[in-house]
Amino acid sequence: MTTNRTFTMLKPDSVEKGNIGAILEKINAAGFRIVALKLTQMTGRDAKAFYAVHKERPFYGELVEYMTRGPVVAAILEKSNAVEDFRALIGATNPEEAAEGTIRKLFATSISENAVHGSDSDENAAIEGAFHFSEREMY
Ligand code: FUP
Repeated sequence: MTTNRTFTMLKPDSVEKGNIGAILEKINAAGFRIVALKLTQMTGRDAKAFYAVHKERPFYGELVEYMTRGPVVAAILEKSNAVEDFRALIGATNPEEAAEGTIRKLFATSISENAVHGSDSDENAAIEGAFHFSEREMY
């Protein structure tokens, strides 16, 4: 089942650099509706759980440290084909490989500090959205 929803986080580097407004502008311009939105800081436990799929990878410790060093902007976004279209909008994981005009090309500094998260499936979008928002915070 496709829900037409995806989940994103504007990661700590985006918040630190003052890029929240510019990135939300790109998201709006690409036709996504904001269903839920908040500034929130993940605990170590949150980040470890969120990225559990990467726990055997060499960058896991650094990833958890980075994602917890300051607040993120968490959001649920709605649009037809949301998961795929949002991943196209943010570009490749490594900003050096990201297409021109993508959010990571414009705002990310490196593969490890890559500005934004985007869910990779409808199933994960639902899990990740529920991780950050209760039903009554979704509009
Ligand atoms: P993406 O789906 O594009 O966010 O990428 P992944 O799920 O593969 O990776 C999640 C996060 O792990 C990335 F956003 C940054 C970090 N990462 C690294 O730091 N180094 C890598 O080689 C790959 C990922």
